[in-house]
Amino acid sequence: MSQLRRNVMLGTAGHVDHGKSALVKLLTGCETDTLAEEKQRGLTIDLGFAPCRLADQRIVGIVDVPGHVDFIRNMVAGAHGIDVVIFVVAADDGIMPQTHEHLRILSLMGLRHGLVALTKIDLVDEARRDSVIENLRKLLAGTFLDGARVCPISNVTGEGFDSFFDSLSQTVEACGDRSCHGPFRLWVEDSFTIRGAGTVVTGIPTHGRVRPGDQLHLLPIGSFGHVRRMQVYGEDAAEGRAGECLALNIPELDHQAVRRGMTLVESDSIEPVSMAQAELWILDSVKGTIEDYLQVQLHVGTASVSAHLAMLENTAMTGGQRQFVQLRLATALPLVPGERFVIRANLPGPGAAGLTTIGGGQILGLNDSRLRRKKQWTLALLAAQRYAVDDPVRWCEQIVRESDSPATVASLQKRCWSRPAEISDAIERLRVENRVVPLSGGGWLHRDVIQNAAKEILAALQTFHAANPQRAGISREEMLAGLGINPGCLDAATESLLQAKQIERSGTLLARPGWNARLPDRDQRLCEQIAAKLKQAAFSPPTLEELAAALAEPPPRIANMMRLLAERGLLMRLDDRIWMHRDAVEAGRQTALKLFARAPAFSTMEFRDALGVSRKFAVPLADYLDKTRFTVRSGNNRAPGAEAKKLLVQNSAAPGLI
Ligand SMILES: Nc1nc2c(ncn2[C@@H]2O[C@H](COP(=O)(O)OP(=O)(O)OP(=O)(O)O)[C@@H](O)[C@H]2O)c(=O)[nH]1
Ligand SMILES: [Mg+2]
Repeated sequence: MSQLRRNVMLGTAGHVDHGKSALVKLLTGCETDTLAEEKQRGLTIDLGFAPCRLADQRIVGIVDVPGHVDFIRNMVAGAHGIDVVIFVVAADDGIMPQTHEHLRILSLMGLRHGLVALTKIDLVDEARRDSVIENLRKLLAGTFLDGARVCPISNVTGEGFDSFFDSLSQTVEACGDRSCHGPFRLWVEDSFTIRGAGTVVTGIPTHGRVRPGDQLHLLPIGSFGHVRRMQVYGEDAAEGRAGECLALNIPELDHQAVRRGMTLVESDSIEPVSMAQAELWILDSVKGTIEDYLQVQLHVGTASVSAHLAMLENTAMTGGQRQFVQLRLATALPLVPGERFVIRANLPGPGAAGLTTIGGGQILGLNDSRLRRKKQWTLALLAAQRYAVDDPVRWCEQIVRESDSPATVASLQKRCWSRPAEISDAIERLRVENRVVPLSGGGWLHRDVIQNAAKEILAALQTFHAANPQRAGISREEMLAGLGINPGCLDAATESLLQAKQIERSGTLLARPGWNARLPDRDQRLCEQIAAKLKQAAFSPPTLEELAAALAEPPPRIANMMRLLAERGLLMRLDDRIWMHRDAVEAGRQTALKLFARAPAFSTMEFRDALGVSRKFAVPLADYLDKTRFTVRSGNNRAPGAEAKKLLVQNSAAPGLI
């Protein structure tokens, strides 16, 4: 069955009584006005669903919406799931108020495909028909229905049906299948219970796929249950996809608790938020001024909640304007970036009559803290989000860019509303484009974040050199503490600066290229004396106190100089008491290599004898070689570590060096 289905959703729209439900009946054979009140009043109150077979025999879904102004809320709930609209205008009435309002709502919802059914042509003459078509062309100019096919039809006589059907099939053909990106998510349209089967939840998924057996969470309640059976377009199915009419039998859910406006999601990682950033568009038709913090009715998915518009740019808006706002919701909703919404409000003024559609927009960021107006940083972030939000790869890039700490598949999954494999694919594309950089410790950073960190490092280094002319450079730990950036980010930025030769490594320190620490002459002399004494003492170096006594200097001064020498890489600190000259440590490494040339491991005693010193010095040196991973200790024996192994291979390739 699923090969015969297309996950494209059709929907009707148009003024009350213009023949939407009659056209659906003609097209599908289905009566969508099923409520007793609908039958009695002869008008649609709530959404109706029907499967529709197209010219290529494939089946798509169709949602029939009410046209009456009192039920706009239901119309918007239906419109959120539509890909292709059948825009219905009766030839006798012509363009009416909800013809305008529905067109605006569909435009705000981001709809891109549709055609016009000019109904009731049996009631008008040719001249009237032509004049309505002319008016329609003017109305649709500049909208997504500009240039759309206009199909004259009578639902009573059937005149024009064949041509309408062909046009509809072609319009659906031109609209690609809905993407099934991301984890499953569905705005609940309705819920009821069937004797023997239990709760059934219906709706049109916005994302993903679902299969019998899947566990789904009901938000905002947080309860969950498993799908036992499912129907797509009224028939049993093994899979349901985004853009199809689903009826899911989930016996574990209490049908009394399930309401329109809730969501069913595959993952429990999404949390309802009571604030969301968005780009808001005010309709051209709005007269007067929209003040900051206006209370509006927000329609998103099948939900409709009260909200305030906290404007982030200017304190007022007029018709036709756009700006970034923060929606402050009276009821938290589990929103997803990219989602479209419509706002309706009761604007004061002459002729004001209840709620009217005044605008709409697109959800960008989600958070639960209030944002302040005119903050450049916030506005720049929102502009970047708006640019990225409709493309999953660009959005993934944006989320990585927003993060100072390395992003992982797990951390991106929630904010990108994507499956792990989709994240991995997006990251791979971004890596190839050199937009994200993998870190040795795992995760990815955006190139911009690394570049910004590099700029901060260069500035910090400049400041450090100016304040510490006697120091050979700054250590990684000092840089980390000073900048407060993520260690992985610091290392990646340092690496890029080293490669670009914008900084140098001197021992364990980072310095500007060509940086020469300027020591006062006295200190310089003392350093040289200390270095000379330690070099001479080789494997049996004097202690700090012994040096202080020998050089007739106070121990703290000696300690300072030894720290400077260590930073320059001239001395190594083996433990609390023992400092050894670089040459002695190197000689110790060579000694270890000689021992490894004879046997796969050596004992402490063998090392001590080879060095020709007491245990007091041999043990700390051996420990230092372990610490620097030159050797690997196991009990009393040491085997070659990674670096020693490398050297042993090189040496065996060039015999005679040791
Ligand atoms: N003569 C004529 N009557 C029509 C035509 N289409 C619909 N009607 C009649 O118009 C009335 C309203 O039709 P519906 O299909 O219920 O209109 P609707 O657009 O679904 O109305 P709402 O859902 O309430 O907005 C019904 O009495 C239909 O029989 C048509 O093409 N010609
Ligand atoms: Mg109807």
